[in-house]
Parts: sequence; structure tokens; C-alpha cells
Amino acid sequence: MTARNSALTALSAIALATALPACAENHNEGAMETLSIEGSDGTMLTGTVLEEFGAPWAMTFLPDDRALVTEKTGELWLLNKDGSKAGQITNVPAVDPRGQGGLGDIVLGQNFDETGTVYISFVERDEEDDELSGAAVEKATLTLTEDGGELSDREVIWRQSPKVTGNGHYSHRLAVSSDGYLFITSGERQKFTPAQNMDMNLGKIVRLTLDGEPVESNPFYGNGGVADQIWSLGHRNLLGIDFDAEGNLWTHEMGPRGGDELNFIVKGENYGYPEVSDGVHYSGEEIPDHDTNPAYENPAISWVPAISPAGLIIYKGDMFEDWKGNAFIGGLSSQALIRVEISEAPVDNNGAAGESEEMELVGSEAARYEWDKRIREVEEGPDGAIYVLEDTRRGSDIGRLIKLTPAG
Ligand SMILES: [Ca+2]
Ligand SMILES: [Ca+2]
Ligand SMILES: [Ca+2]
Repeated sequence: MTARNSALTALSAIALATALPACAENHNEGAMETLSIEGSDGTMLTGTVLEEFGAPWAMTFLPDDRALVTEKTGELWLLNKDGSKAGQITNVPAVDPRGQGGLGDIVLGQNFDETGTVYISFVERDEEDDELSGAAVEKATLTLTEDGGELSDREVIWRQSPKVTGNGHYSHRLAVSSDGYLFITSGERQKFTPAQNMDMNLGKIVRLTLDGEPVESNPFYGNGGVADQIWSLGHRNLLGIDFDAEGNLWTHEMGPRGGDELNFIVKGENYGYPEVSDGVHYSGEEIPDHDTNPAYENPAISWVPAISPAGLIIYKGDMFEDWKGNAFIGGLSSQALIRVEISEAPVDNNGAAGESEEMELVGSEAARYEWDKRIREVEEGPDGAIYVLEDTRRGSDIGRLIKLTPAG
């Protein structure tokens, strides 16, 4: 199965994006602030404000229903089961936040209960040239207390290569598969061509063992260097990664001017950037669309204008039963939580749709839920509620942790 998409799907996303009502009201019920949010599908959600942060970036739940939140500025928080801050985790990788870089994602290793293993991503500077930087991932052991904890046995197991100038498109989102591999999204650092260069691990998704080694069954294993790590290529800036209930890998990525994508990730495939994009360059210069070249995988859905996706879950819970298998994408510039339905459709052979017996997974935008805030991260709670972290852009901003549940 491949992730192709018809021009019609992209067009319907364009149409939806231009005709969406926004509705959100604030209520103060005792100490707990709540939002009443009406989705573009008419669904009413209650948003409960649980906590506030300065620069929240990523969140992950723990097996005991507590949670961890990273801040780009270098803090790692332990949250209580009610979402309030319990305290900070110490001995976190030191960061020098600049641009899009700082402390990044955190995920749990397999058998976290027994091992305490976590993986944490961050941006490091080059030791000799401060202009150069790149993302790195550490494996560490997390020991928790009632009001915080600490990291120990820290070891860098992966680095973006090479380090380059600029402070954008690190991506560095993490996911551990049920069969025990670490996937890392590695952005193209706003340098375009690295995404197609197999001597660099920029603009790629990489797949490693849980100790950070390349996997022998990787599609380019044996070519040597970073090629051994690469799972898929031709990516731009990927700030969302999750598996569906069947274990399939999904990511999204920001396009240039328009052309943001949700992709069904297939081993060894080329997702096209910068050779193809459903958007155009910032200069306005055209980039051919995906469907002009069969060498590249089409997105399951793309957006023009941009939504600026950040944070992704493929919903697996029971609280929103009708939404099982839907993708929920946080939107930065679009200031919305976006729900995408995923379905099987015949492969579109560039105008010969319906003649192929091969099926593919395609997405269609089903709804937006908006309260005029940029969304940085999306998580599914153990209770099936959807949790989001709002984004901040300045030191004085506050990014809230909000729990979304059905209204009433
Ligand atoms: Ca997360
Ligand atoms: Ca693409
Ligand atoms: Ca284009």
C-alpha cells in the first residue's frame, strides 16, 4: 500500500480551509478555567485549562498516568495526574535556545516501568564553530519522585550530520515502535537539497535500534555512513510522528509556501522534497506538484494554504469513539486542532483513477477546533481525552496545557 492522493483530495482541503467558522467562549468555573469550543463539524468540546508554561514543546504520558512536558528553553517537567506541575527533572541536556532549537521531544523506551529508559532530543552547537548546530538524541534513565526526578546514564546515541548554519527545521520528533525501534524525524535545516542527499541524514526519517545503532533491515543498510540509518527521504520539516493501531507509521511536515503534508511512511520511499511539493517556494517560484512525477510518494493529504502542522496523534481511545483512527494535527499558523479522516481509496494513476486494483490510504480534512491559539503538541491521554499544548513565541507568552473532552 502506498500513500497516494488525488488532486481532488487536495482541492477539497483548500475549499475547507477557506470556509471554516471559529467559535470559542471562555468560562471561569471556580478555579478551573474552561473553554467551550464549537468545531467546524458542529461538535462541542470542553477545554479544561490544566497548567501554564513559558515555552512548551512536547508531552508524553507515563504508565502511572502522570506526564512529562519539555520546554524549548531547557526545562523538563513532571506533571501530576491532574496535569498540574509536580516539579522539575534535573540533569537534563543543557541547551542554548536559538530560533527553532532548544530542548525538543521526549519519549519512553520499551518496558519503561522496569528500565526507566527515555529518549530525549535537543539542539547542540558545534564545539569549534558556534554558527553551526544540529539536533541530537540522548538515551537516559529517568528516576521519578513525588515532586520531580532526575536523568542519569545519559548518552548521545544519534546526531544530525552535518551540522549547518541557521536555527531552523531541526524537526527532532521521536517515536518508539511496538516492535522495538527508535524513529527520529530529521529536518532539512532549511537547506533544501540535503533531503535528497544520502551522505547526510538531514531531510530524512531514520530508524535505529533502541541503543542507537542502524538496523540491518533498513532499506539502505550496507551503503555505509548515515545511509545505513535512513528509513525514508525527501522530507522538509517534520514536527509530528505517530503509529496507527496497525503499527503503520505516519508523519506530517511543513511545506514551503503551502503544501503541508500528512504522509503514510513506507520503508525506503522518497517523499519528494525539494524536487516536488504541492506548495511553492517562499519567493513564489513554482515547485512541481507530487503528481507530476511517479518517483515520489504523494502525501495522503496536503494543504494550500499552509496549516503549519506541529504535534500528531492517530487517535486510538474510547472517549471519542467515532474518531478512532483519525489523525489529530496541531496547527501553528492555522491556530487550530485539525481532524483528518483516513480511508482506503483506489490508487490514483494520474487521471486513470479507478482502473487500478491497488488501494492506498488517503486523508480528508473533517473538522477544525479553534480558540485563536497556535498549537504546538497533541497527545492522547490514558483516559482517551485529547491534550494539547499551546505554542509561545515570546518570553512573556503563556502556553497552556488544555484537556479536550466531549461537552456535556
Ligand atoms: Ca508527544
Ligand atoms: Ca512530499
Ligand atoms: Ca507546487
